[in-house]
Amino acid sequence: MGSDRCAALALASTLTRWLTVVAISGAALWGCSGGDAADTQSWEVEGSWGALSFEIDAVGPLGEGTNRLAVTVLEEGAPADDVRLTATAEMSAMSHGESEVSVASEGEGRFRLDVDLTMPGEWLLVIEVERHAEVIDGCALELEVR
Ligand SMILES: [Cu+2]
Repeated sequence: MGSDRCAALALASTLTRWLTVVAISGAALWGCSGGDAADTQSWEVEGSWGALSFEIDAVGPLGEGTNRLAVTVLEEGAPADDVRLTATAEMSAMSHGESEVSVASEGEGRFRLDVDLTMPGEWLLVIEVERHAEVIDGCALELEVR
């Protein structure tokens, strides 16, 4: 079942990271239950520490190789300013390490991520947000590559 898999991934993420998968609403639940790979996906994710929220859109269907994601960081519902975003991607169930994510800031809390997903399977995108060199929140998002 999709929900079992999501729960297992959430557990795996807490084991591998101090960040946890928190409330993934709407489209993300759809994402966990599968669907047409040709559809582009979007997610709304609450920050693990509750300070921020994240709107994440896949620019095109997820696939093996480089995937572009548009991320908007929101603070109390408005675009967060003066923040820096870093991200990594890893496969929860495998030990081949993290994949680099290149991040470009587009201003007004918007970032463009190029995520290298080198093989099919379950990936976990981990995002951290800093302000003045201090981590203020982050989130983790499951990405499924078919
Ligand atoms: Cu792998």
